[in-house]
Amino acid sequence: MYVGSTEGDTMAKNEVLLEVTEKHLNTGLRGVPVGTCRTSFVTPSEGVHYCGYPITELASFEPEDIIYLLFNKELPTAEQSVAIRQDLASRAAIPGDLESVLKALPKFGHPMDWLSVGIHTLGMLETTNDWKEDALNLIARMPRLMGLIFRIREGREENIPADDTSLSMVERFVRTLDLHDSDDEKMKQIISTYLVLHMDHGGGNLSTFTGKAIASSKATVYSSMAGAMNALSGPLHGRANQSCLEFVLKVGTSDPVEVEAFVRAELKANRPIFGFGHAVLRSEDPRATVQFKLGSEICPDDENFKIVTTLREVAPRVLAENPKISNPNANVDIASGALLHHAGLTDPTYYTTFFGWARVAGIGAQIVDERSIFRNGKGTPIYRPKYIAEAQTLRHIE
Ligand code: AMX
Repeated sequence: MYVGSTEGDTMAKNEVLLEVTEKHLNTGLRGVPVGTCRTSFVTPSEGVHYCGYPITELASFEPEDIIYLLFNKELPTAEQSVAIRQDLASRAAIPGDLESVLKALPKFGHPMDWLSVGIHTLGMLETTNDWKEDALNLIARMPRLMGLIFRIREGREENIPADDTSLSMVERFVRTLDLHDSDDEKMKQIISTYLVLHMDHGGGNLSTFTGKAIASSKATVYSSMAGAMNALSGPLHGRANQSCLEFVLKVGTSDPVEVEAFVRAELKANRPIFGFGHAVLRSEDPRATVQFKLGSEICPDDENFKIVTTLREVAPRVLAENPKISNPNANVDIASGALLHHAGLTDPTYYTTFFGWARVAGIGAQIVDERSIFRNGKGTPIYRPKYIAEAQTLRHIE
């Protein structure tokens, strides 16, 4: 099976379609403009920008500050930064028994399915029906939900530390997770950077689009976000980051000659080189560059990090031999798995949940914009694109 991923907001070759003709039907809405986005956009050279800032300028901010940016469209001042932390802390306590629901789930279920059920459960425990309130409440409750998913799914259900809402979002996750043999400081740094880099990616990637489409029926933020997470769970979308580390583990060597032979053999077998290529970007994804820099600072000798570093040197040269490949360079997923693995999160099946956790912020902010800002506050109408009946469906109609 071919497993790729694309987060492109525009057509593969970055065209914006101005006239829809028959040949554009059944192409997954590629390039068809459907709306505007106030939180982010993607350019071929600088990648994603949040509210006008290229991602490289934001990478070292705390996740809470970027949440403020996505909701308020400006970076917080020092006072506003303190205030958003306090606001999120005041919303963080989970208003009911989430743990019993998670304990009833099948342990063999995929963590993304647990995440979706967890978000739905949070909505059943409390929904205010105010778009922004619900989006911020959900964001504030995600670290605890994430920690509980790990603890309960892995059978570590006893002695789960109580939540401490005075801590930062990442600290709350690390506290709930409570991995005894990990370096918590490194883990916090890796997860903070991961969250900031993955919070938003334009308006038309499948999970964001799905979340906004569901919300357009005035379903709740929680139902919309659970649907968005289901979209993200697919191997062609968010699950590519799981596949990337699985690929790196399969490479198994950082020797450049052996890595090159491996890459060529994979291509010959018609299998993708994970962590390379992009629908929109035409250079190395700056989010990959940020993660390579972080890795070279905190874990240069980690075996998996050495493999991805060699892949970064070797694969673009080999992929560039195929003129069909628009971008042979590293994408966002190349190094994130190696970093999470180094932090002690060694099971790649969980990686898409971090992607989902991050995206709750961007999708939440975009839902709030579509529901309460657009059309002078009336919100966009319920989504209803046009489908054209095929000839055989019309055969009984005169
Ligand atoms: N390995 C092998 N073949 C690749 C390739 C790669 N890394 N990148 C592109 N190609 C192939 C495509 O499959 C396509 O082949 P086809 O004409 O036979 O269908 C051809 O090159 C042209 O593709 P493209 O226009 O350069 O890219 P795209 O928009 O069709 O696909 C993507 C983009 C990400 C799906 C693709 O580069 C890919 O499959 N990469 C490997 C998987 C991966 O790393 N996924 C994570 C992406 C990050 C993200 O978006 N979240």
